[in-house]
Amino acid sequence: PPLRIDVVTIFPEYLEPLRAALLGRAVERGLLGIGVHDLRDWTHDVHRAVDDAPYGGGPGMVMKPQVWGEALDDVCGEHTRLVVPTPAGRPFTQQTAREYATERHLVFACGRYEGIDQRVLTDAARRMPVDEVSIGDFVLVGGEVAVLAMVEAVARLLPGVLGNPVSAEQDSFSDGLLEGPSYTRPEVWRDLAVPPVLRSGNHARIDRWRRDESLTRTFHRRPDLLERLPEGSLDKHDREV
Ligand code: 6GU
Repeated sequence: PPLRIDVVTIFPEYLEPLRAALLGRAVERGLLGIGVHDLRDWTHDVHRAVDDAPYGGGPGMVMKPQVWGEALDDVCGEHTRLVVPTPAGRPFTQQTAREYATERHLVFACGRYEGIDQRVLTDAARRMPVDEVSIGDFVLVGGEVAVLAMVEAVARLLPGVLGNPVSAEQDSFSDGLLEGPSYTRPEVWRDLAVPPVLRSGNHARIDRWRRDESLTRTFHRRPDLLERLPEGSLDKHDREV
């Protein structure tokens, strides 16, 4: 397949949704390869220990470098980009998803506890690109749920994964604005009517209305996005909305 994804985790059952629905179908159709690996397969001791107390003290446990080192030696290859989910990472965005969709091999290394001994990442970076990434400003217990989100964001950009190829990049963020509201039948539901412009058949007016809805929604919910639009992305009418 054009893209292979491997995930190393102490909770492989958390990644089972990767075999379901849209992603499962993409795997069956050969558009994507997915492997999930139990980190404890690389332990040597009877307790299958993957963590230890942090140097310098403090709460929590740190994942041991020897186990991770051997796991990544086996799972990573010539063409690997290593991705480490952590709330201390750089933000994962739609731009990151687009970049990952052009890679040949992604390996996600899921840390639990207080994270992975930093030397594991320093060592891996001697051989491959390594990204520490966060999916938002909140704290999860481990990287597994973040991997589910990132893999879905990447997979839907791969050729053939979505039914309708125009829809993938015509969403929120493709033009830097939030998508506005959508409606389907019936025309009136619980005394709420569909905005009449959408039933007008005037496609110039419909496009203009959708653009205005995107702009006002973005202004109220995500003013930070408007600040970061590329120069020249708003026309005269947009600026009046
Ligand atoms: Cl990528 N991992 C964890 N553990 N927590 C997070 C996160 C990632 N992104 C936001 N919170």
